[in-house]
Amino acid sequence: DKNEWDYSAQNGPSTWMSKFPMAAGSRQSPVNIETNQVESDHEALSSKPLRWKYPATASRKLVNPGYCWRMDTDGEGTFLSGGPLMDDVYKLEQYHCHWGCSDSRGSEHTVNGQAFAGELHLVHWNTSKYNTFAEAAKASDGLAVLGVFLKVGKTHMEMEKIARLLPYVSHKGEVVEIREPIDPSKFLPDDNGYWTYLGSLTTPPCNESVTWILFKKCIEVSHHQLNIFRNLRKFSRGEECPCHENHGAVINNFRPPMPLGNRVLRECGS
Ligand code: SG7
Ligand code: ZN
Repeated sequence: DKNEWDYSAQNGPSTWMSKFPMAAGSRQSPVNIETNQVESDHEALSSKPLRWKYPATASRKLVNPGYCWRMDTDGEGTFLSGGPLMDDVYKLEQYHCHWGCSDSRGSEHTVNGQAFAGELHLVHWNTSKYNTFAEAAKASDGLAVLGVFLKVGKTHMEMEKIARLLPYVSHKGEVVEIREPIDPSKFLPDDNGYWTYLGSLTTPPCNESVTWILFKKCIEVSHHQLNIFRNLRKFSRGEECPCHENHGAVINNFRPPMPLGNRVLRECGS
């Protein structure tokens, strides 16, 4: 199957470029953020503050695609604009998460070489310029992803709503409809400071279409909540468990940092 990619030694990130040539491009994500090489760009970025709006009813369906958990959203009424996005208006398409096998790794982006326990991604598309998510995903200014680092600490109450539903999508291909509101804005830290750069999707086909906006401040989730993520399975119900490999658990679903090359990392706020 041409679309068979994963995070294993055989089909993992170092092999993606053979089936997905874009993965070998010069604008790939994630990257390591060297904080002393970041350009403060207060004038250009803070002249238009980053602004967002998400109705609590935006979260619609929780999915296990076999390599993460993903919340598909109803973009209606959602809004992201400002900062590096200038006046273009983006809508929320979905949000999902990356994590490790232990709490010492799991994020895709790193800061001064340090990984975090996880990284939440809110994926948006540019509705000012494009008609569909698919069309936007092919354009250099088509997508915007808000990234939030997860560190281990206290139980996150909004994340708890997702954690409680994950056992219903334990196997690949399973979907559960959301009945109680889950508010995406509750996953964003209370401080607005961010780093931004131009990059790509971190999974095949690795389209170079993403304006990345990474919050400097982490949010906390509990060790137990991360363990619930680690209980998701990569295979379908009824399929045989590949018991040799961590019982087919979805873990270490992160791509390692790619070269920044001649790209500029900018920052706004502290
Ligand atoms: C996750 O990250 C999924 C993908 C997503 C990919 O693997 O959420 O989405 C689907 C539909 O499964 O790919 C096109 C897309 O959004 C890459 O997104 S990311 O760069 O933010 N990590
Ligand atoms: Zn992601």
